[in-house]
Amino acid sequence: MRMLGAEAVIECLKAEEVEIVFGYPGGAVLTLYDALFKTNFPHVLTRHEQGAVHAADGYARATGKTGVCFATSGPGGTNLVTGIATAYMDSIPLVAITGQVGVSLIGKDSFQEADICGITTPITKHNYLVKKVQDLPRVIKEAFYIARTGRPGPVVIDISKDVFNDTLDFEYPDSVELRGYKPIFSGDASKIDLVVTELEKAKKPLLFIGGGVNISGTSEELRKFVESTGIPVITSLMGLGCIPCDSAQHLGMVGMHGTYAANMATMECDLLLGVGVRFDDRVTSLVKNFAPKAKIVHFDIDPAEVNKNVRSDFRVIGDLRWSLPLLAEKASMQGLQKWQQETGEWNKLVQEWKKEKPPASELEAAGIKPQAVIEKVSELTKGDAIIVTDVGQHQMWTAQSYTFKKQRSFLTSGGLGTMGYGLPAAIGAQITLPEKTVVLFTGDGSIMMNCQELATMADNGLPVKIIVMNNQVLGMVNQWQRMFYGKRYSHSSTKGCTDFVKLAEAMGVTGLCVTEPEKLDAILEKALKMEGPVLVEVLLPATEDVLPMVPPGGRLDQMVLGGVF
Ligand SMILES: Cc1ncc(C[n+]2csc(CCOP(=O)(O)OP(=O)(O)O)c2C)c(N)n1
Repeated sequence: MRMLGAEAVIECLKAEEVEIVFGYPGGAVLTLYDALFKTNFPHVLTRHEQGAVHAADGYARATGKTGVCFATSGPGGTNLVTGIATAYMDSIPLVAITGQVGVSLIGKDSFQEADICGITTPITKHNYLVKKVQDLPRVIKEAFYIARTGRPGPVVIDISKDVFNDTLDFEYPDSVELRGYKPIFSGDASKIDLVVTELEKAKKPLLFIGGGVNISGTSEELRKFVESTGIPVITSLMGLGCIPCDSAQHLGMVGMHGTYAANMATMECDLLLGVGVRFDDRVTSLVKNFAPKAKIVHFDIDPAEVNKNVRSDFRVIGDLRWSLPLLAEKASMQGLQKWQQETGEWNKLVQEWKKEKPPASELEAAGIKPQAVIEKVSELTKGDAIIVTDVGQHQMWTAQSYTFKKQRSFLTSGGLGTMGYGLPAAIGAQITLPEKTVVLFTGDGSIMMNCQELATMADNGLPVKIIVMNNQVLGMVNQWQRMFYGKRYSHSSTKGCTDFVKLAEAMGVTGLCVTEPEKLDAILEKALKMEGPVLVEVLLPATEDVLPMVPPGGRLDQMVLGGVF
């Protein structure tokens, strides 16, 4: 059928079963927006392009599907950059479609021109500049294929304004033929036999799970393996939720703000199975001291991850959807139940470490404890909510104190650490999962970075519950200044003049405030029961630290558990 390029884009999205697009219009995409209007294609107008890309990312993390966003040329495209980099660092499938100036104007510093392909090359899995309308169907087909296969990631399609206005005989390709891109699904099964042999020999094995498990949706396969072997488990920030936090084998998050048990187990284990992890420096601290007594096994879909940060002794390259069921099967065939007895001593030891009482800050002031806020929400939602965070102390307290029970239930910017991610990501999750409780924990610094999206939330009637942990400081920065910069609090106070309740109300969101510990539980309960979007501002002392903490460059067993620094 003959149609406009802009109409063809919409047809391609339908063919890819895209449910919704997040975006913001402008000159270069006016014809595209006109096509959206005519087809009534679902679209959410955010208040900033950064909001659109984070919303598409939140949608992708919560559903496992590919998120899609639109932006215009120039500033529209550059406003996507942080969100694209956020998705890239956490391997999130995303297709960003941007408008570009007319073909004859490209490269001439035209009005609203920016070289989006050039700018996004290091932060995308792939990107395209489309100058011919006939290329559109193939390019879009390829872009979705690349975004969601293999190790997922963001793909940018920059489309010249002329292309939207030109016409073509539309036909969507059935398949993709890409030379040089052959995503791996299944790998070498004999490698798994080697891993099982190592497991049989190990006396102190430890399973380390990461974001790859969440992305591939393989928590069920992993759970079977954990149950049949009784192996203790640690997770990265991105791996939270894949194994219920309250299960006996779960020792908690490892790394800079990891639990005592997880960090000690890493130092002592003799075999570490890393599954869908990338050994980030927030996990390993100094690499030479990471898991010093262990042989390391690395399960990953991306061969480029192998030996990037940590040297592994064995590798299983392939999709976890292939390798984990095979591992579980082979392990149970080898009768690893028997091996459970041999590792009994080890399991007893890790359970002792688990009892180590939660650390306390000596600077702890009277007032509401941040951990109490999160624990109450955890209790009220029974681990069944989608939890979203921004970046800072509140993010780490959430990771430590919420009892996650399900995969894809924790949306947070792990790799890039993007303040401002939370509010739009919560929008993306809630819009696709209207029956779910979506709770955003954010800080007084972070919420300000994309607070305009409160309006998007209200306009779309999204019942997200936002909890602003207001300590009136850029808490994580403040903590580092307290610990490592002689308490010289350089520009880390937000001064506390912003009235978050009024800010919420101004944008159509109900605002509540808690200042006294005795009222905390009742107000949280009320907020969670209320219909529509609610923002609860919780006033917290500024001096509460995130503990334990492994000082930068320290060993995992040198974590600071409490006290004054
Ligand atoms: C876009 C961006 N800018 C700066 C930082 C550096 N940074 C990390 S945590 C933090 C403070 C966060 O403060 P707030 O949102 O109030 O949360 P809190 O730590 O108090 O819980 C800053 C500035 C960042 N992560 N992202």
